[in-house]
Amino acid sequence: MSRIALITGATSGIGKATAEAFANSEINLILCGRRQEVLGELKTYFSSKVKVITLTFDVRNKESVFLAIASLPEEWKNIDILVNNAGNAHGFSPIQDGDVDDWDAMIDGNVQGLLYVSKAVIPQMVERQTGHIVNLSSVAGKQTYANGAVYCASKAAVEALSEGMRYDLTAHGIKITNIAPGAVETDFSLVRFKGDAERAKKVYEGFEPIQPEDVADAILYSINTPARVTIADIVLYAKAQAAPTVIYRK
Ligand code: 8X3
Repeated sequence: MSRIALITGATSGIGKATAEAFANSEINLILCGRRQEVLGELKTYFSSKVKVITLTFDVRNKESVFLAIASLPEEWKNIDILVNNAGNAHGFSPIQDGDVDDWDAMIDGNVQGLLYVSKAVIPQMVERQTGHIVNLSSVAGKQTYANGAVYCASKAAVEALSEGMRYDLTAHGIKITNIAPGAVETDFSLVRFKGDAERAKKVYEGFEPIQPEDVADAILYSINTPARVTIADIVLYAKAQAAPTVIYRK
């Protein structure tokens, strides 16, 4: 069987675009997400190109992460590529006004969730002395901005985890790639602003934001370099974006 990739947060945005890019490159897919129905539709869609299996779980739920990944059939257990994509921003406010439940959702999803999935997948990579982990960070992990302290902290943790994983797993033939996108047009802002579509739309107005396919392209590049090369870190900004909060709009 050709390469197997496990993608979290595969039902939309960057995760879904990555699934598409991988399917077009004949990489078999383990699609993970919370919405079983959407996963089913994606399975039908991608099955004409590659082998597909779906796992329904929330990365925040430790038990279901380990159960789901342990339930993979034998021929799917040797995961070559793990794309830790699941994650979100919840709320946008000064720290003194922050909602503790939002903080939990970001730390649990963006940090703990990434750790749980990695912990479930890494052992077979170490055993086989091969593998590639791609962590979706953000420019917010490299530079903190006002009203985003906890989101930025969660992504700074992803940056540290990518670095730490590289220290520990390079000796075992495992590559680690950290991807840090800026303003990508997905439902990211809709989630951040709790369904306020007007406000979310404004985030991407007056300039051309990055598309999920652009990030998928970067991921595809990183997993297709020669065996001797590790793409350690990729930062993507929209052309009109100079820093996380500096966007030149027309
Ligand atoms: C989200 C990108 O630029 O809104 O991860 O912080 S940004």
